[in-house]
Amino acid sequence: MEQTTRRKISYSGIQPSGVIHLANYIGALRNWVALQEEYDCFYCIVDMHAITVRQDPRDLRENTIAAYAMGVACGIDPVKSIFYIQSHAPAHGELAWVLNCYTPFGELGRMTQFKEKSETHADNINAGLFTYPVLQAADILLYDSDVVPVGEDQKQHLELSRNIAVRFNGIYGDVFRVPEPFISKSGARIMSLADPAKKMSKSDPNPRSYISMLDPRDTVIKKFKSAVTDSESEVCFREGKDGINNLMIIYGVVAGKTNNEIEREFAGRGYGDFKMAVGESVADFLSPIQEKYHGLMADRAYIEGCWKSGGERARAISNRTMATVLEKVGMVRR
Ligand code: AQP
Repeated sequence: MEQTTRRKISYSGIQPSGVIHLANYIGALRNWVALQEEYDCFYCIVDMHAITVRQDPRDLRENTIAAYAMGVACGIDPVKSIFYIQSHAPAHGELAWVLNCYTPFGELGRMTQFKEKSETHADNINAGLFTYPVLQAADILLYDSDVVPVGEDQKQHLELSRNIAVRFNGIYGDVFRVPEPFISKSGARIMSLADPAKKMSKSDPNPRSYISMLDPRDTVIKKFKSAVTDSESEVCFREGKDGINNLMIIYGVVAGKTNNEIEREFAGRGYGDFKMAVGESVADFLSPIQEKYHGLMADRAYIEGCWKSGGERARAISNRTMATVLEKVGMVRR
């Protein structure tokens, strides 16, 4: 009976490791928002993931609050969805420990994010960085999630979460639902504006490489004007034109246009006009989100009420799953 009436569950998280950027929005947040129509949604600011890389405590706290407000400004409904801060639901850490004991070392060693972050943070290759995907599996599995809307870069971690769930279920029966990734066909991998061979990333030391959701209009336009493209002049989506392809994907999302429409619009007009149009469209798109964000940041009592209530709801559900898991593995009931 419960099976037929149950609404499917969408789960995802974002790190407060810096300012949220346009690629986080295009690759993840806009899908989080859209899925609220059909799914019961759990969305989370994953502060415990963020400390796998050294964070200044004051910045981390501010970035966590800013990321939460940005989520609401982008359209996450904190009443309809359970939107919370990861460290407010301690079962995440608890389940991660249990799942660590069911995750082979070799599987974690194959994770490309670990390899990449070990290179960029060579002075701090800690055990948390290595077991990051296990904490991510715990996040997802605690809430009986069906789908996990993420960018392409998280596909490998999702596969690992599925393996962990299947392995655990194989030993203890059907404890966890095995989640599916939800990766949109377009915009799942937005590239750096300074180097279209690299993904746009909030920890990139070059601020010209990404568009922060809070960049002022002039900065947005300037960054697109200086975006690295190629030495041709034709605006068309084609293999080998990584910079232009990236700008076309971004423009397509913010202006709601197909590649064919974009190609027709800029036929014979060159890259200068195109970059200007992308910059202006992105600035127009960001403007109402920024206004909403600043309003939320000025109303601290409201935003704090939202994350506290989200935390309570997340704790109630995750503690129930955790109790089942502890029972299954043989812990004495508290
Ligand atoms: N370049 C991207 N294109 C599309 N989607 C992206 N995402 C991240 N970068 C891109 C998606 O955004 C969601 C939240 O990401 P995150 O902050 O939790 O982790 P991340 O992938 O580590 O993001 P960054 O910006 O690259 O952060 P840093 O620099 O701290 O490592 C995820 O769904 C992700 O797929």
